[in-house]
Amino acid sequence: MEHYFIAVTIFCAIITRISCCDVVKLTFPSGFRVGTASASYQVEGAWNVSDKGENVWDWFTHNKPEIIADGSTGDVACDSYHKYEEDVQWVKNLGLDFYRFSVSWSRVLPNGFANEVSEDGLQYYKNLTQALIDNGIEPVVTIYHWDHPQILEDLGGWTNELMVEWYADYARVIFEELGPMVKTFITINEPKIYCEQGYNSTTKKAPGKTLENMGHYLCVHNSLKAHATAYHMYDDEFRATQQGQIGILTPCTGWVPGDNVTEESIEQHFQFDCGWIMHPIYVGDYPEIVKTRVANISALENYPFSRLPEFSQEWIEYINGTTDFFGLNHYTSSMPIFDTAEELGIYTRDSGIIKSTNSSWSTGSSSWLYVLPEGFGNLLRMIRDQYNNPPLYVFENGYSDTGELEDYERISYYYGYVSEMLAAINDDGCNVVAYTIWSLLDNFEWNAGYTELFGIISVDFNSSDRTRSAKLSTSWWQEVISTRTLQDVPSNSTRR
Ligand code: PNW
Repeated sequence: MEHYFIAVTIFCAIITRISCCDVVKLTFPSGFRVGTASASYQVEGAWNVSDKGENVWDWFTHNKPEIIADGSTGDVACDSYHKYEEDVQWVKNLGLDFYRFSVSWSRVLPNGFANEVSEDGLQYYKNLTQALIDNGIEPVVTIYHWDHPQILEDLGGWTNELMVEWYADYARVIFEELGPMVKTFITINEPKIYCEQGYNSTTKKAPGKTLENMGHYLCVHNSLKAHATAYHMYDDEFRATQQGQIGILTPCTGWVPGDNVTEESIEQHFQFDCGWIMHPIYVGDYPEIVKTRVANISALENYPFSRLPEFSQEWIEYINGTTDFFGLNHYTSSMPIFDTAEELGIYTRDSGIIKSTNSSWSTGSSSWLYVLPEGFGNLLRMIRDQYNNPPLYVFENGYSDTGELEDYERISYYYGYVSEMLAAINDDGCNVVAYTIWSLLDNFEWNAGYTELFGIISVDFNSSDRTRSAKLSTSWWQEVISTRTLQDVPSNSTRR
C-alpha cells in the first residue's frame, strides 16, 4: 500500500512538473516585446514620386530583370507609401508592441548627399512614425536596409571609404528629424548579406558586382566603420536629449549535429558567419581565425596583401563597444563541417567550412531556408557564451511560402522557433528581450521577386489597390500576442 502511495505521489509530481514547465516555457517573460518588420524597398513602392532619387534597387531591377526570379520590381510593391495607415492598423490589430521599418536613403536625400533634403520624403517617415505612436506602437527605425542612392554606387558604393562619411551625414539627418520620436535605431541591416551577394562572387543582389573575391570584405569593412561613426555621433550629439538606444543587425545561421560536425567546426563556422561582424563590435577587430585564414589563403594566391583589410588600432578601438544590443536576424541552420579538401567555392575556401544539409529537411519556398528550430537554440547559447550574454533582440525570423492563406507550415515554423527561443531564455538564461516577425506583409523578396513570400498578411499583387487580407497565421499570432503564450499549431486534415 505504501509503495502504491509513493508511486502515485511521484507520478503526480512528474505530471505537475511537466504541465507547470510546459506552460512556463511557452509563455513570454514579463516585459518581453514582440513586433514585426519590413524594409523600405520591399514594401513602399512609389519609386519615383515627388523628388525621390534613384536607388541601387531601382537601378538593378530596371536594368537586370533577368536576375530577378520573376522579372519583377519594387516599383509598386505593397504600395505602403500610400497605404501606411492601413498597415499601422494591421499592426495594431495584431496587438504588437513595435514596428520595425527602414528609411529609403534616396527618398530623404535625393542626391545621396546631405546638401539637399526632401521635405516630402521626410514627411512620409514622420507621418508613419506619428501614426505608429498614435496607435500605441513603438517605431523602430532601420536607417539603411540595402537601398542606397545609385549616384553613390556610381562613385564606388560600399567599396569606397568615403561612403562612411556619406552614410554618417545621412544618419545625422535621420537622428535630427526622426530622433525626437524614436527610441530604437538600427544603423545598418545585415552588411554580411548585401556585401556577399552584391559585391562578391554572385550577382544576386544590387549592385550586382563581382569584385575579385574581396569586394565583400571591403564592403563589410566600410560598413562597420560607417556603423561605428553613426553610433558615436548618436552618443555624442543625440543620446542625452533623445534617450534612445542604437545598434547593428547581423544574420547568424545556426547548426545542428551531424557526421563530422565538431566543436571546432562549429566554432570556425560561427566566427566566419557571426563573428566577422560582431567580434569587431563586442571584442575588438576581426576574429583571429578569420584574419589568419584569409591572410594565408591570399598569400597562396600570390596577393601581396590579405584580401581581408586590416583595421588600424584607432579603428579597432573606435568600433569596439558600438552597439547597445545584439541585433540578430535568424532563419536557418546547417551542419557545418571542415572542407578537408579545401577545393570548393570561395566562401568555403576562406572559411574552410562546408554548410552541409540533409535532403530530408523541409524548406520554405526559399531553397536556403531549412526548418531547424534546434539550431536557433544552439546559436542563442553560443552568442550568450561568446559575447557575455548581451541583451539580444531577434529583429527578424520567418518563413517563406508562395502566398497560401492557409499557411499551416508558417505557423508550425513559428511554433518551433519561438518555443526554442523561450526555452533558451527560461532554461539557459539567454538574455533575449524581443522577438520580431519577418514580415508583416507579403512583399518584394529581392532577387526572388514575389516568388518567396514571408508575410503573415497577404497582399494581392494583381490588384491595383494591393488589397491586404488575413492569413491563418494572422489570427494565430493575434492569439499568441493577446495571451502572451504560444498556441498549438491548428490541425489541417489535408496537410502533408
Ligand atoms: C533578410 N540567411 O536577409 C533580410 O533582412 C530581409 O530583407 C529579407 O526579406 C529576409 O531576410 C528574408 O530573406 C537574409 O541565409 C537572407 O541566413 C538570408 C539569410 C539571412 C537573412
